[in-house]
Amino acid sequence: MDVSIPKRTQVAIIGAGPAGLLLGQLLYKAGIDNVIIERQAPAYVLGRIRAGVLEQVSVDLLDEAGVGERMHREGLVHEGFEMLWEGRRHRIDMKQLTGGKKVMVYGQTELTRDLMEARQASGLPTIYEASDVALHDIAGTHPHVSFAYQGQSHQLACDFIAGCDGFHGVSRASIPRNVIREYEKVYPFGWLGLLSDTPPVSDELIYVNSPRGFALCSQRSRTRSRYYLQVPLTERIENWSDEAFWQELRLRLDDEGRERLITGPSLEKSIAPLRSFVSEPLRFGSLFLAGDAGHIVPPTGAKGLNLAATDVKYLSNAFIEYYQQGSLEGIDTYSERCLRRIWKAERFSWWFTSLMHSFPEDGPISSRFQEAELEYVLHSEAAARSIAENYVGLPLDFGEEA
Ligand code: RFL
Ligand code: PHB
Repeated sequence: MDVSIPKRTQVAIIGAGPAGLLLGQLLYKAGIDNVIIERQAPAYVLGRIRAGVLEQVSVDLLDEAGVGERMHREGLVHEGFEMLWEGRRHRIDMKQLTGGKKVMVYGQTELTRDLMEARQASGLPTIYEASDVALHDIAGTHPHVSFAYQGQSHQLACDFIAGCDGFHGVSRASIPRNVIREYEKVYPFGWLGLLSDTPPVSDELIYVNSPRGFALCSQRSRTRSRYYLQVPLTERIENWSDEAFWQELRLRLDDEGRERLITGPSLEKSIAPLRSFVSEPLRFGSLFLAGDAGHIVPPTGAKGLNLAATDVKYLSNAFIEYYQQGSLEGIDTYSERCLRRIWKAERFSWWFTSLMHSFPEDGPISSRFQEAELEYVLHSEAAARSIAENYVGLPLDFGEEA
């Protein structure tokens, strides 16, 4: 694809994942010029099978960005999910427990496709397959980005850089070590995921704590399923035939699940490690980190993409306030506001991960603690309400003074 590469823009966005594309679209709608620089090709970005659950806050934001039409047509609204433990299912009735809140099941792949189409329609440049991306002069007010594209070197001057380049990107790595603090927890297991064109085993998601480890029954549509299994970090994807996957999933389900499970060939299979990670602050000079570039949650709480969306909401508002009113307020409070929300989602994701996975290396007392906690959580309405409230997503202004 031929793109003409400008020499200057208002906001340079690094990364064309959901965070970068959504930010680009919100800024475009507000008349703010931006250029997206992405290391991979579009097909590669679309080939990564990841999130599936959107909070209402994210749904609203996609509507605001003008990209929600297909999501409302094809996405599935879920009012509850199930937790399976000791052969019994317990439903978390999100709608009833939260005064009417729900979530939307719509794949990250589809969302990214919608955002890519909107980007193309906007006519703003997206430079895919850019290499050697580097950030310069980010401490001051005249930063620029250098990169290579089709064998040529380029420089893009800008007012601000949005680092939306994920956990392994260049943006966070460009911040001097002495001004950044990183918090990290790596879990001793990963998730083996399988996508298949088979009807989901149940209408709602099922989070399973079984003696053989965690499993999750998720979905993308009424004919496409997404399943996950907790596996040791040493596990290799080559060792998992489709049949082996289905067999292990059956062993972690209840009788009803085993009976209803429809299996078929996998469309995709991959292993993802689990990690909790936060980098503070999310701003250094004219560089702002958003999404996985600044924080990672284990996927158990379905929070990663939703946090990326709320970061982008705060960041786009901050840039809009700056360009339209000359105000630095949003820019100066960006990191603090995001981190307040991020830590609550980090806490919930860590807690829900701890509740639902096996941790044999922690010894017998921790499994007894876990059993006691599950017994409490699954029989207390107060605990169920707390799970529901966090799962649907806390309000954007949660904890802010009135
Ligand atoms: P992404 O999606 O990683 O996109 C970053 C983009 O930046 C590009 N890039 C670079 N570009 C230029 N120069 C460089 N040097 C670059 N380095 C990298 C990359 O190629 C890429 O295109 O980050 P973003 O946009 O912040 O989006 C975050 C989400 O992708 C992530 O949080 C979620 O997928 C997490 N997640 C889930 N989140 C949810 O909200 N709900 C879920 O149900 C959910 N399920 C999941 C998940 C993540 C999973 N994995 C694989 C970790 C399930 C799984 C299994
Ligand atoms: C997914 O469908 O990929 C999915 C759903 C819920 C989660 C994590 C992943 O908590």
